[in-house]
Amino acid sequence: PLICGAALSHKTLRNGGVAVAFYGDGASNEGSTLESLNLATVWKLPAVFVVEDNGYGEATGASYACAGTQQARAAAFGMPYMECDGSDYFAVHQAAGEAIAHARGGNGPVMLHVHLARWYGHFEGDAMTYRAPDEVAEARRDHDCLKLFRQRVTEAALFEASALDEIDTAVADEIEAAVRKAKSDPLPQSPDLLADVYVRY
Ligand SMILES: Cc1ncc(C[n+]2csc(CCOP(=O)(O)OP(=O)(O)O)c2C)c(N)n1
Ligand SMILES: [Mg+2]
Repeated sequence: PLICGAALSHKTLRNGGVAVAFYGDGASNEGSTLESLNLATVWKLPAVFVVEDNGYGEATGASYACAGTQQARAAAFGMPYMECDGSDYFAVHQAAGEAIAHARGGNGPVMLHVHLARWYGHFEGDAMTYRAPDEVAEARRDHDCLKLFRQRVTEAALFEASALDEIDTAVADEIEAAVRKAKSDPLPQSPDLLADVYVRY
């Protein structure tokens, strides 16, 4: 539902903004998601609904829980539908660009259905007994978007492997530095509880 408010704000202010919501295949069954698809079309909002479809809602396979298709849901609310492979950087870039251009052009909302793998359980410590034992290893081997990106751009000679290695190292260093800082910083105090919760106008 939040996307409708954000998109209505962009539309009212005429600031060219587009609101984008990311939600899972499980969340796509929530009543409020369907209400939002309806409202976004009725109000012709600049909104992109991105369904991150990893095939599981918590521990339940989509085939047990999702009736029909995401495409049929978009069609039911008169909304254009697009889909792409979430492990393909270029496919996502292309589809997202088209979806955003559609919404920004005053044509109303669009649904972008992205197919991707789930790398972990739903929560830390999820034993993932609902998955085949080698499913995650296979996904990491064949559908890792970073591996596929590296393969594509080095084959097309757009990047040297060494340049990508440098980025990997810089990112790892940034993460290490952030963890060190988080561990060495003082603990939050009680007045911090309200930070970023209330906004004064
Ligand atoms: C409004 C609301 N309804 C129900 C839940 C309970 N719930 C937690 S996770 C989940 C399923 C989420 O599935 P999905 O969106 O596919 O995310 P994933 O499990 O793939 O991370 C549900 C129904 C919730 N957190 N909030
Ligand atoms: Mg899911």
